[in-house]
Amino acid sequence: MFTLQKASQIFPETLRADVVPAITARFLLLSAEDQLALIWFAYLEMGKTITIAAPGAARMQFAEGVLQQIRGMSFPEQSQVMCDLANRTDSEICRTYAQWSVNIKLGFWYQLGEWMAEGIVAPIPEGYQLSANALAVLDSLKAVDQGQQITLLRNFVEDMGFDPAKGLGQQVMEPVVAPTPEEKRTKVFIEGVINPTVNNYMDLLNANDFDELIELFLPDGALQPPFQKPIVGKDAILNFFRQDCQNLRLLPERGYAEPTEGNFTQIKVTGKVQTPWFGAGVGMNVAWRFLLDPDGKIYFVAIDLLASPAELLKFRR
Ligand code: 45D
Repeated sequence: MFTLQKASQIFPETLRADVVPAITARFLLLSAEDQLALIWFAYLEMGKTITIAAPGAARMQFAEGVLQQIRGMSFPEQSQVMCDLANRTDSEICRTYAQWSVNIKLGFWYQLGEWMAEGIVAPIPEGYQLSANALAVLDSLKAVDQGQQITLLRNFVEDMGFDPAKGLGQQVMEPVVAPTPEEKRTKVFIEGVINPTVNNYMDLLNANDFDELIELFLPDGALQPPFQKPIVGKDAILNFFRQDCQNLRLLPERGYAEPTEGNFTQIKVTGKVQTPWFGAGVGMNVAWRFLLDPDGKIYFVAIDLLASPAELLKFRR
């Protein structure tokens, strides 16, 4: 029978973008000053080709207090706060930051970035020289595709701050949006796969209909986001959908299904995913690896960020 461990190994030919955890590990070894400057340079570089969507008002209401506090500080104090965040110092702002969902963290930095550009918040010092290691990390970051670059930036931001509960505490998140009304929903077409569970998964996630979506899973089902451990059980998965998956756009392209042990079915689908932060500007190449039980319920699904576009076409061993 399948265990989670075994399920996570279906379609072993799928090549993930392992450069992402590799570059993240090198980034984390840099000094706080180097980390902040590197993100700034990467951000300026990326801003030449893609634009970030301004975060909605709802997203920012939770960060507003801290943002105003920082706005009122002197330049040295502002620089200190940013270094504290990168250093994971135990301070009040760092503790507050750690409780925010990743979208609120991104919105916070987006605002600081705007204020840095406007001269309201301390900029990275003119002529700041990155260390040799930091330069090498920046070069590696510039060499990967845009989907991998934005994943790296998101990782950097997610890890900052000070979290005494190590992720187990209560998270502050944006309000949950209403699901898209029936008449406005769209349906995906996946070449090579006709499976109601997989199609419903894509369509319900695209419609932000998390309450229906979760019913596709077995009670002990699991979902494994890119570069993370599986999230196990319907409550935890539903919580993740509400917190991290609003307004995503899933654009599956093609797939391949085959029966496997115990009348289970394994299905691999590849395609693109867009985040509301960049809209159609950035399409991340991903694979979904589904394992369905004999009743078509999801026992396991992994979402992988692919190493290269060539992976979009790879299905058979
Ligand atoms: O430090 O099927 C400054 C799941 C300098 C769900 C800055 C999924 C200083 C199931 C520039 C100010 C979710 C798993 C910082 C599918 C400084 C499912 C600011 C996949 C930090 C398909 C930097 C979804 C800034 C996926 C503002 C793959 C950086 C979603 C902003 C992926 C960076 C979403 C932003 C990603 C990054 C979003 C906005 C990778 C956003 C990334």
